[in-house]
Amino acid sequence: MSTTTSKKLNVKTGMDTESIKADILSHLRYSLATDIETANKKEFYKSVVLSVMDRLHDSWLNTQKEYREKKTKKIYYISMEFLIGRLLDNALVNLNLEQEFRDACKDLGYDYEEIRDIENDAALGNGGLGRLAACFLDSMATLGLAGFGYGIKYDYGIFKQKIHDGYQIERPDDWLRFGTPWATTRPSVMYPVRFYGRSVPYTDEDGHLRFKWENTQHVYALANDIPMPGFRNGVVNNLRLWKATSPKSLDLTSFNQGEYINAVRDIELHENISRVLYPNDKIFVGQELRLKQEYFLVSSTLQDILREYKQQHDDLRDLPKYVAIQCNDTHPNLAVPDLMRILMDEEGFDWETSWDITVKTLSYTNHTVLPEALEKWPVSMLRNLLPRHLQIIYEINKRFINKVHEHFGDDVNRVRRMSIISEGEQPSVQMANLGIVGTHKVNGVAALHTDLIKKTIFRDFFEMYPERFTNKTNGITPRRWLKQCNKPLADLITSEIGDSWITHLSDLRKLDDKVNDKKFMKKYSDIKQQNKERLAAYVKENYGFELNTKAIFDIQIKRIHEYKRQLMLAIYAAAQYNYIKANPDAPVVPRTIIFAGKAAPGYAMAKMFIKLINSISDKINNDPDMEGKLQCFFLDNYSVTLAEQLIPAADVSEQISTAGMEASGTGNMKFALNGAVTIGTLDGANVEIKEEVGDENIIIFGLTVEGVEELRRSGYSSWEYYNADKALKQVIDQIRDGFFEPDHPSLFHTITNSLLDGNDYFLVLADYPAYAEAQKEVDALYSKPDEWFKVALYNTARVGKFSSDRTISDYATDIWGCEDQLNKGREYQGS
Ligand code: GPQ
Repeated sequence: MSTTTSKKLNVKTGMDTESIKADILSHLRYSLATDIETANKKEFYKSVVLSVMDRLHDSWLNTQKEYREKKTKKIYYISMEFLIGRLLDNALVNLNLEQEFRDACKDLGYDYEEIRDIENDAALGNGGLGRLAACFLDSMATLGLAGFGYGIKYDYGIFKQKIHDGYQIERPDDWLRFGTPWATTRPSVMYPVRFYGRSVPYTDEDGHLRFKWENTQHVYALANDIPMPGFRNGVVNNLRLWKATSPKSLDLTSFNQGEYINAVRDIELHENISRVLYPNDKIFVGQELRLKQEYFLVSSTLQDILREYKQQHDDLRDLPKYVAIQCNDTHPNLAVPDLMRILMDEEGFDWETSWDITVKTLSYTNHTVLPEALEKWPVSMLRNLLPRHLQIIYEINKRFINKVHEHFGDDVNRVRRMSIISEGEQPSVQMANLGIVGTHKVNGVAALHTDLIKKTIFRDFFEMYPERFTNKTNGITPRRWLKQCNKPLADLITSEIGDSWITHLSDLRKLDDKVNDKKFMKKYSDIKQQNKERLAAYVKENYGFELNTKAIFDIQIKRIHEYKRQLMLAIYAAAQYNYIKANPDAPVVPRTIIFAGKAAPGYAMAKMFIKLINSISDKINNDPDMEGKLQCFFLDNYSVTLAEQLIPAADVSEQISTAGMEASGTGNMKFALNGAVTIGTLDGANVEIKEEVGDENIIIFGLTVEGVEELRRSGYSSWEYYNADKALKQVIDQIRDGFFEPDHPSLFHTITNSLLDGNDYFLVLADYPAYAEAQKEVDALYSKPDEWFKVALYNTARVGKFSSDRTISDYATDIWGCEDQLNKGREYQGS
């Protein structure tokens, strides 16, 4: 027996402060070889987490055991991104041990908050897509679903953003420098992942033509598991992240000195597969290493799923009965040909049987209509890297095209559009088409988005397979996005209506009645003020900048992208500046505009937006005439943890994408839940938020999807809008003429050129006048605090629909076929 095991058996895992203290001390000594006198904060943090882990392990093991014994249908969520953020608060909230750990830390001489802040975010994602995956894991565990996340353990997550002289600088996110106590490496769970080689035909005993994938090279995928606890229900699911390791340890005797060094370098090359998350959001960059990452994830995950399956079941034809696999976007869609390959080449099934199993087991989520985001892997790259898969894809396509002919007759253009392989100079595999053909359900992420994919990018497919398309409006976990990040509000709500809302978010509707309860409303508005002050203290401490907490906190935080139109808010900020300069005595409603977000390192326009926002901010913040009236600030290195501080402090939530371009948005939901008023376009889930909160409780402006189409059809000219709006023209002229950057007056020409000569593809100028009007509505409403907080409360009270618990229940029912697992006696019934 190893020393660790015998030591662990002595660790007490009680739920009281004293036993927690004992365990922290024990971990300091026996896991970290230090003690309370000499340990530093990092070591103390690690002992705290190890003590939390001790309290998860039994439930973790029991949960898996129960799934095995009951042969529960398993749901596998495969995603290249899991933006899970920090885990300590979440684990303690879910275990209901916050107070005990707080007290334990205190008794041992540490402040819990300080210890919590030691944790690096696990930032294994770019934005909404990765955060959605994280919320889904929380909800699956909370609903008691046997749901497992599968991803990659990148050594480097999304880059750290610094701002130098107003420009974004990227730095590596070395989050694992000191390891993470949350992940358990499992040497017993390791699979070879093969690449290259060739597909070799042969005839089997029954005289059938079959194929073998031979002469491959391989790396190993090693499992690292992170526990995913449900909310106070004893369920602990698993997030399995694969790390690439080299195939075999070096056989030293066979190497001479020179080869030895080269061989060690080879290890590096193999391990590079899981080195770094690609920092692109909604832009397909066809790098081979990324394709390797995608196959690495798919191959190791399918091997793991099938190994587990075979331990419990005999017949792979029952796979869809016991397994559902959800592909988060097209990134894992090589699962289609890989599952086909395993079933045919390794398990000996014929094509038809393999196809039936594959389609019924897999499903795919689409997250955008932007054409530049759709993955198209060059056939030449696949032929080299995954020759057998390419061959299978060709066969899938051949059979599919026959069906298209059967269905639509000889419609060459349609066939060309629907083909999985696009021909042309560089033939490529359209991963979305592969996903639609090779799975039983394709879903969009908001009602409007799903309608749009049916009508636009996937129209032909919808006409052929209408029953495959389904909507699953996104959601967010109320545990992290209210209970944890806004404790004062969560406590107030619980004291009024009880705590059932934590797992039944629609119960917040009970707050509707409180709008006329003066005492309650005072508390509600005081909490917002308190959160603003907390944010101001943070900004003061970290940036030396003093936010005006009397002002409207107007916040836009998300990836920087032209379609999200951070530029429109920046123009508004500059226009306000001009107005105040021209009307020094006019009354204004004070505003503090806050931005945060990362730009993809290769996205020059988005990076220029960051510089512009910083230049405008400098102008505003250094002008004494703006004092008490207007501020503008860009916070660097946006992260889940930063969002947790910003969202509770927001008065206004900026959701201003060009209609039709934001698939859903999920920040919009987090803000509304925390009582911010949305200023937004009729895009993504904003449409459904409006339906829920009511037209009077959201400020909608601008072109609709139809309006956008109509305007483009009828011939949009941005110059007309530029000339028609004086305030807008003034700002664009200032940006163009160097007003915000006198030392480099032409710096922003790329921006102004895209707006004017480039005819403003994202319709910033077309929507600006309506936006400025909408901002006036914001001012007017904010000037009547009673009215304002009523609207805010209606937002908190009415966005229950956007709990990811609801989203997951919908997936469970309509896609995964596991509705029987929902709330099976596991439900949290309140404390
Ligand atoms: N989304 Cl395709 C991403 O965050 N990254 C991507 O590469 C793609 C989509 C977002 C999308 O923009 C948001 O509107 C959604 O709310 C989010 O996915 C989750 O569905």
